[in-house]
Amino acid sequence: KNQKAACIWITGLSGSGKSTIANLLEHKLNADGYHTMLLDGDNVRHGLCKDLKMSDDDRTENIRRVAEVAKLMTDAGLIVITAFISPFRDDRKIARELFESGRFVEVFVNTPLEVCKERDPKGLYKKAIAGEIKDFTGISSPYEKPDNPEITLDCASKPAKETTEILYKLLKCTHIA
Ligand code: GGZ
Repeated sequence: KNQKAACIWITGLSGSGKSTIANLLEHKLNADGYHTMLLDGDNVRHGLCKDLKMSDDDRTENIRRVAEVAKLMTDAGLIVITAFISPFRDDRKIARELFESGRFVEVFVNTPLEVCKERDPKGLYKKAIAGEIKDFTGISSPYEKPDNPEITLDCASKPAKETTEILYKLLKCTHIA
């Protein structure tokens, strides 16, 4: 398959739909013959970054490591999808700067905090509001929205499958064709 390597950097709040979209996107790409790697908290925070917690500094270091690994993988020709909150603008900028122009695609999953709180699939917001989890994004730790993401997705009013379809088409015609 003639594929252009790229890093598809998905950012958004906890419960915004990042992981769901990342997984659906990877399946679609694979079904179309693209070679991919998905990096998310499940395969990174238990290994490569298991020494890191959720302080500002640890999040910065988490994102730095993820970006460096994503860079190595794109050098090997893969389409890398990352799904991390990555709440800090500067950290996302440092990640972007590792890649050649056009090879880093920032995707903002723009689900409002109120919707994420309402969904609360893992009950984490409830715990954070009760003070049982500290430094929780959106409650007691900031999320800095991207100023200029390549793609913004509306995951609040559309099902994730539809949103992924839109993302896939945009990627295909402008970034990975
Ligand atoms: C935010 C937290 C926290 C705190 C645990 N704040 O929705 P989830 O559960 O499955 O995904 C979230 C994940 C966030 O890890 P990231 O590696 O994406 O964060 S960062 O990019 O900021 O480094 C959430 C869970 O871990 N989680 N504690 N305090 N989310």
